[in-house]
Amino acid sequence: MSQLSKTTLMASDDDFDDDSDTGTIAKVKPKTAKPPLYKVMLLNDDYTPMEFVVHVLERFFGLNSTAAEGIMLTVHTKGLAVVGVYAHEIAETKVTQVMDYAQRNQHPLQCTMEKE
Ligand code: TYC
Repeated sequence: MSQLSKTTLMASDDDFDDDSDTGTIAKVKPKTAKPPLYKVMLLNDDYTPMEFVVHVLERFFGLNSTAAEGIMLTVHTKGLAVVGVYAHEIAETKVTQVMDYAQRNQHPLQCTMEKE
């Protein structure tokens, strides 16, 4: 294993490791990697009532009525909108909750997720 690889594995929180023998300074990747984020999106359709979409946005995404109405209208006019950005498991839970709730209420509303 090269000295640089060992240095990388053994790095502390510092961004730089100073090798005083050689006078070189190697940049070291921080070991606390951020988890990937996922956009959760609502898709437009011709049948789901506007009030139902507003209710979904309030209930599952914690939006107030003004923000929920605005996002609902964005989906209605543009075809889709991002309604939140989450870590993978949370995004999956939101999608499942919305899809189940729409199905239980017999609306064709679609909710999807995609890596940011
Ligand atoms: N287009 C729907 C209607 O006119 C409203 C709607 C908005 C549906 C957003 C889905 O994600 C949606 N009733």
